[in-house]
Amino acid sequence: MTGQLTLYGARGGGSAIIEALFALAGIEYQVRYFSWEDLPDSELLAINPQGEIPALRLENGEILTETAAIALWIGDHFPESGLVPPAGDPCRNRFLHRLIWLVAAVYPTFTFSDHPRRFIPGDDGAQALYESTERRRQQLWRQFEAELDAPWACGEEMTAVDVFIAVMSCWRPRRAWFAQECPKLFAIARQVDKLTPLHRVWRDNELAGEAGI
Ligand SMILES: N[C@@H](CCC(=O)N[C@@H](CS)C(=O)NCC(=O)O)C(=O)O
Repeated sequence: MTGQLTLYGARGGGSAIIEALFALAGIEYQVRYFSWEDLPDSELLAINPQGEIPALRLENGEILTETAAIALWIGDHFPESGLVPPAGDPCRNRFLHRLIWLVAAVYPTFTFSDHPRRFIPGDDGAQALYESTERRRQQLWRQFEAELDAPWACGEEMTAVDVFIAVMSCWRPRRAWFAQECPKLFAIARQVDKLTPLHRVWRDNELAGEAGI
């Protein structure tokens, strides 16, 4: 594929997952970073009415949002990247399950705890929602940890799900917690950190310190 892809993101956020997948797949793109303080920015709202990053402008002008949708798009258009097991692959079902689970179960805990006042009035309610969603996320990661039975999240080969883990484990409760509480997920993240094409992405996204590279 030729032409320019434009990724709308914010440093260290969900767009870092997409940048990492692009880097591993050798996909060229340009990135427009919004500052976290400006979100939801009016320019972003015009692109994604939900005001969330990542959003991807395809070369035909179409806008694709949602990390999982963009990951699957990469699988469709860059199958040789090996990031998305194709239909019929023995890891395909596990991949689909984990990809959707990450965005449907884990990611929303950030939606609630990053912006609790969007969902509940009053400082006490917001604090309670923050704390309960932070606890819930830790439970979910522990559940995932208990189910891991292979070197990578979906089996013997690395997939996009491992890249999600590497970035999302830099978010609360952060890497030091994973090292202690979820050593298998931590080990996956560390394996991903070692991939040279990601070092620029980690630096651009201010994740290099958290990832220890
Ligand atoms: N389900 C979405 C979640 C995206 C999301 O929550 N993005 C966060 C940053 S990591 C965001 O844009 N937050 C800003 C806001 O909600 O104002 C996805 O998977 O892409």
